[in-house]
Amino acid sequence: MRRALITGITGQDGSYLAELLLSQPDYEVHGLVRRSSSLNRQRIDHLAARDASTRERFHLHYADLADASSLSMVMHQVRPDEVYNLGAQSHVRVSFDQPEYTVDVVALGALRLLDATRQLARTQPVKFYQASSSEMYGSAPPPQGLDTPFHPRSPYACAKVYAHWQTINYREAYGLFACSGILFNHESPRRGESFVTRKVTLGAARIKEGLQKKLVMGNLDARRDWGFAGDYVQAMWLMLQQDRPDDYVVATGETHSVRELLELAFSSLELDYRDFVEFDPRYTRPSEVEVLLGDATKARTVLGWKPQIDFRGLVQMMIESDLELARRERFARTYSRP
Ligand code: NAP
Ligand code: G4F
Repeated sequence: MRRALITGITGQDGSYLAELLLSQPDYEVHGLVRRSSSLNRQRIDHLAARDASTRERFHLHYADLADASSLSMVMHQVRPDEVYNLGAQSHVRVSFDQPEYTVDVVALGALRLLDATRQLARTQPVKFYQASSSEMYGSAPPPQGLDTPFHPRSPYACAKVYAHWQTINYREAYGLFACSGILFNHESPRRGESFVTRKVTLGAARIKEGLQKKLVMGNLDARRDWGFAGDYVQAMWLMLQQDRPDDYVVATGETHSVRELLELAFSSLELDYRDFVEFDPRYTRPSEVEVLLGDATKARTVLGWKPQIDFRGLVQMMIESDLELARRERFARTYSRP
């Protein structure tokens, strides 16, 4: 059995990665979860409820990236062969409101986990994956690739740059098998509801079903290189299966504006977004990342990775899923009335 430890397993990527690893019979998956006053395991509940063989290979442990001793304890108990650091306060806008907390979890959290991994590496081979972000490029002109200098534009992005360089330094200083995957935006029906793609697809679906009247948005001119999260976790796994640790950019190589996203999502429901969308500066950022467009040549040539789902397919998948959710919500509302 190969043992994988995933931080951020309750998040979008953690859930797809856990699914990918558990689909291979020789993986045991250990996820790190935080204590919360109400359970937030909707994205992984289906894994715990699967057949007995999957259940036996799926384990959760309480720990927190802000708590080094909890990380060491889990590392010691699990003794993983692969560590995937996906845990983060991952919302860029929120990082302006909570900069210190974001930096603690994203930057120092990565350092704490790297160091716990280094301790383990003294006694057994262990590989480390760091979830780096295209936000690190910030205002660097597109296309952004491995040779593009970083120019981070938020507390979150600054923290990710720190974690990226610590990952490289642990590789160079201690010979740790540590990889940094610089992933451009990736989305899915499991995307958190406050990120722009999900906000749009859920908002459009709820408007279609008569559950909401308008959608209040920020900067519609920002452009992102959006891919499907299910494709992107494949790239994470592939990085740790190589003979040598290295860094990679993972992206589709296409960029679209938030406005294009709105047009596509609303028109697929036969709606015109201009009838429903309003602007509120609350949803803008003190410093914005205007254009992201990734160059994933190395991931394609070395890892043999390529995205299976394009922008149009992604939006369609998310719209279908959110329409189903909105219909259920409308049905529940209709039949729960006295
Ligand atoms: P997400 O859905 O926001 O999930 C974040 C995960 O981190 C959740 O499981 C969350 O747990 C956990 N977490 C938050 N604070 C923590 C803490 N103090 N200790 C331990 N765990 C903590 O994010 P995602 O979209 O899956 O992204 C995964 C990783 O990739 C993140 O590091 C993100 O920054 C990075 N990334 C994402 C993208 C993207 O487009 N999705 C692109 C590049 C990089 P709770 O459920 O308890 O909150
Ligand atoms: O969906 P977003 O919040 O994603 P953002 O800021 O690009 O960050 C995501 O991708 C990063 C990779 O590049 C990850 F590292 C990070 O963890 C996260 O997953 O916003 C996308 C764009 C921004 O330019 C934002 O200003 O959409 C614009 N936008 C316009 N109106 C909005 C809204 N964003 C949000 N969240 N909400 C709006 O109403």
